[in-house]
Amino acid sequence: MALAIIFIVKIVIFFLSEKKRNFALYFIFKYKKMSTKNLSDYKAKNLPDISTKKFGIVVAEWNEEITNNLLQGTIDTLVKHGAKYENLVVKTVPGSYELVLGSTHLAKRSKIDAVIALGCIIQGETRHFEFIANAVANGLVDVNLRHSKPVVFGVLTTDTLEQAKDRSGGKLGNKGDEAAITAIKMVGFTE
Ligand code: RBF
Repeated sequence: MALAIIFIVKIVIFFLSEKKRNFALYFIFKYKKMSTKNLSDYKAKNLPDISTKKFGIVVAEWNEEITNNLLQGTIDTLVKHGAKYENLVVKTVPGSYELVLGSTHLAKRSKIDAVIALGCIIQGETRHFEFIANAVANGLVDVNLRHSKPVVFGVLTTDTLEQAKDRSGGKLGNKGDEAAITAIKMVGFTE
């Protein structure tokens, strides 16, 4: 079916004038690019050896269907690049606001080399979005500096649930993958 449609579109484009053809191709190309660009593409060259490194992961339960996918992406990417399952400590907190305290508890543990905070804050009708997003972003910076340890901001802040789905294993990639790579690179930074 899909092949038949592509075939018909090709024939129609062939019979268009050059100007119209270029116009059509421009839009097809633009749409293809828009719909397939993976926002979580990352450079995985020269990553440090993380086979003995311990990672703490804190996940918010709010918007669970999204944060579970972020967690999956984070774990898959850490393991893909050499982390051991037994060296991953996963903890949940009720909402993104609690990620700061949850991350603090994990960052305090001397055996944990990096912490990854995962959450999803979706814009609603009230101003909670701004307050929570700002509190988490600023709070996590504080934890980074206080414990002199990487604490990665893996929190989606989107206008809609659809945008969050696209970025948590949907058509725009998985921000959990990106959070994992950031943690790996920052662990290597201090060596
Ligand atoms: N937590 C999230 O992780 N994502 C949200 O989108 C979110 N929306 C909230 C909206 C309102 C109005 C409130 C009161 C809380 C929301 N929370 C959300 C929960 C918040 O992070 C925290 O768990 C609670 O405020 C308790 O401290």
